[in-house]
Amino acid sequence: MSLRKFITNKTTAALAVLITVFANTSVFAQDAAGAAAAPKVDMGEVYKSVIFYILVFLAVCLFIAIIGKAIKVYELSREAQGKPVGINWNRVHASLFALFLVIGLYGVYWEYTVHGSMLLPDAASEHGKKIDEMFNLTLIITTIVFVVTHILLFGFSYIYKYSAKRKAYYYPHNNTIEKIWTIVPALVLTVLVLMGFLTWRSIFFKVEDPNNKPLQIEVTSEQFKWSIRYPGADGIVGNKNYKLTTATNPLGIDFKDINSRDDEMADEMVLPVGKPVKLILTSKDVIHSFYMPHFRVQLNTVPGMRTMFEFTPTKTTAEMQQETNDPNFKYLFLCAKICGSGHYNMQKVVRVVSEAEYKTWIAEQKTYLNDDLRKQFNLPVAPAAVKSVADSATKDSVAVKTNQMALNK
Ligand SMILES: [Cu+2]
Repeated sequence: MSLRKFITNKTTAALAVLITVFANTSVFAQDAAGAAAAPKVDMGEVYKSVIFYILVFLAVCLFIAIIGKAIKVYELSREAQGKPVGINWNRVHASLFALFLVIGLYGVYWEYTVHGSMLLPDAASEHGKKIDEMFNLTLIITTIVFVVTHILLFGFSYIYKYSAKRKAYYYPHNNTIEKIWTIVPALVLTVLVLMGFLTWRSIFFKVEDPNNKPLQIEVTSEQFKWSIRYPGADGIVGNKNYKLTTATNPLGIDFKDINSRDDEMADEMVLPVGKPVKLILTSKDVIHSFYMPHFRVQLNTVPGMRTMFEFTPTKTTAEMQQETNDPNFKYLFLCAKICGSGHYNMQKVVRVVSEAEYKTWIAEQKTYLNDDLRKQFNLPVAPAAVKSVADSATKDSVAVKTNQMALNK
């Protein structure tokens, strides 16, 4: 039995399988049509379209198989008549390579022009511009390399296709080329990695400027919500200890630490524009990821650990609404780590406002410390209005009191 006969048998068998599958699915479809009167089982749009595309795929396979068979018959008949074989497959393949290059590169151009604008929106923080610059630089370098290597790859396949007149040149090794394609990428990657490292350091290991101290805000993640703690008049968020967690003290704040006593809770994150913010991140249960896309910051929140970074918002929410032409625009922070079933819901609004607006808002926030917690921590229960709404005088008295406590300690 010759090889050709074996191949023909195999092809016939494959065709038979395809036809059987196709026929069966058609019968199945007819059955379904016949049973229309019976209670209908809704397969759902997605499922229906999956079956549709499988059928289309099989039909295309069948079509290609038939064309292939027809060409084979044509070639065999020419061979039997003693004529030269008709189709030069080397040329066909080489032309398909060239076509693939042109269509593929057009596809790249189309992606950049049509979907390019769907990348991240304009950065709204100081270091965000640096991150975007690095992103763009990497994109430019990799695009150039991508285009050049693909032109060489497919271009060579086309130009050096088989030719009976030409003998292949044996060229196994060249040290100069080896050196070039090792050293050049190594240098480029070193520069990119160093730039990334230095930018990273400037965000996460920033030395505080004593004349422009950052606003401290603590964010605690848990399945599935965020809690925000502002530091109060002293500007310092106090200690926490998970052992102190109770129903009345869900964050486990240690109120023995005087820095904790004026800490305030907030339902949204409000930030004054142009002022550095230091975010302190903690987690109550699993690892979550704190992500602010517009400010180009993202860091894991880890149980048992404080992670932190500093950034400066540069555009207020109102400015961003104008810029994006979207009156409903809102900054968000969200969880960027699949942390469980309610993960999708872990997001909160961030409002960037003027310094004056921020002062008005912060004065309206309640302190965590209430009478219940005072009893729990054996602290003297304060007079009724320790902190009334928007009362700056009271705020000062709290600050004075805090200082006195610090002195007494
Ligand atoms: Cu989460």
